[in-house]
Amino acid sequence: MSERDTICALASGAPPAAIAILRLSGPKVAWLAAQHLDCGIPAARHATLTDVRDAGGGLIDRGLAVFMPGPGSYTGEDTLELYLHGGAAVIEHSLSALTAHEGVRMAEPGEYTRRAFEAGKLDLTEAEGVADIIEAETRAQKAQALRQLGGGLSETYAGWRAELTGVLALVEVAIDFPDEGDAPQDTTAPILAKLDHVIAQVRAALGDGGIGERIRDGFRVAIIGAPNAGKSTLLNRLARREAAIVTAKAGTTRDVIEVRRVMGGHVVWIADTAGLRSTDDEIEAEGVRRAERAAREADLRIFLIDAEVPETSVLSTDYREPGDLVVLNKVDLQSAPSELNADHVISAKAGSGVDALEQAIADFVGKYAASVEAPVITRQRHRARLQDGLSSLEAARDALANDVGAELAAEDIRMALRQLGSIIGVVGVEDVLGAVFSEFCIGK
Ligand SMILES: Nc1nc2c(ncn2[C@@H]2O[C@H](COP(=O)(O)OP(=O)(O)OP(=O)(O)O)[C@@H](O)[C@H]2O)c(=O)[nH]1
Ligand SMILES: [Mg+2]
Repeated sequence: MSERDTICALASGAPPAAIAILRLSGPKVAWLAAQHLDCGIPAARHATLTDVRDAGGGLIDRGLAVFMPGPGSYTGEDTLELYLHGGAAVIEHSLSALTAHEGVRMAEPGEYTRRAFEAGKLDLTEAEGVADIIEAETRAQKAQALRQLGGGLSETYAGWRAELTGVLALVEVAIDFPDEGDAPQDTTAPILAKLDHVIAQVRAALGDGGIGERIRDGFRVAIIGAPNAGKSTLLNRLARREAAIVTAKAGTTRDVIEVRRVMGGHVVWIADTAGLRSTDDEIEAEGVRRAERAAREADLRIFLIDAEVPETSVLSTDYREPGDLVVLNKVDLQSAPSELNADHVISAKAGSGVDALEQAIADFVGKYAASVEAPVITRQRHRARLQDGLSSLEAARDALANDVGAELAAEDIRMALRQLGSIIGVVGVEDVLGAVFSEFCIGK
């Protein structure tokens, strides 16, 4: 097998910056240090001040070099970090000097962490935690990523796998040594109890209200109402920019328009939608279908009612849920007090009442996020595999309970072990690795 490439990349932010951190990992690292650093191979894990030179001896820059020999490094390979001046020319000169050598190239996105994963330094959920902490914009996202990076999810999944391995061993014993004398319940009852223990935990994790994914990807709020109610005006006010077109003509908005905000410490996607009405216009009708889909998929709906022409039929739609907000708009135009029992009374145009509405949205997401303390699922990928795992466990349970055959149950449990294993990356994950690591930035 040919030697693996040595990779290098800018690990710090875009130039110009005070400092650029270049990161190298792979078999040629020590050799590269000897070639390019006046100090030679730096003492392990010590910062060494040195001149950095190109192949012709030309000075690239002067900075600090830190050598971290494998296997005790992040990637498990020899790694070198160079702290240079963070200018574009320094970065270009050093990276081109390093990659001029055979077997040295620029790193792909996530390649350092992929190597760390392959060296057994991290499992897949921990690697995802690395990507998430870099992307984290809110403290809640950061806390969740840190927990994941610190092995919080790995422990849970590994714990379930250990329990299931125990159950599988019992089932296999029952297959190998069927005790003719015992009634089947005598042997299956304790196995079922152990299996049920895992099933209950997996079910509880799946029934978490999707909070982990929402903290990571954002909560969804949809503004719903009749045409001309002022939905786009409200969206623009919440977005603090002219994100959607506003006109006096009913039926202006056709597509769902989403804006992203941080509210109450969480990422929130606010969707403006087409006004709900029956129409012969094909495009508008599609807009209405999309509006209704957005309403169903949202975590919170704001039903916006025009105070001048209070059209309240939207309040009796089947997607209205208890926590949803009823908001009366255009109160600046309203002459008589409204009969409607609204949660908020606003003027989207003039801005009155909008602060209180924002606070209500923030309170809603804050309460929602706090309803599960440490969600086990933080991505759709985990949810899908866990759902498969639960189906296999339920099939195993049926097979055991109905005495259909311990062999079938054993096969289902093995399947569940593989499904849970693919979440943390201990089995059959070649296909998911590409997808997971491509989300990373280069240099991580
Ligand atoms: N006076 C007053 N006018 C408003 C208010 N909010 C919106 N409008 C006006 O109402 C009209 C419709 O506003 P939009 O925001 O486009 O309404 P919409 O609900 O998005 O309408 P569609 O996209 O057609 O469904 C525009 O002329 C706005 O300027 C308000 O609070 N007060
Ligand atoms: Mg609109």
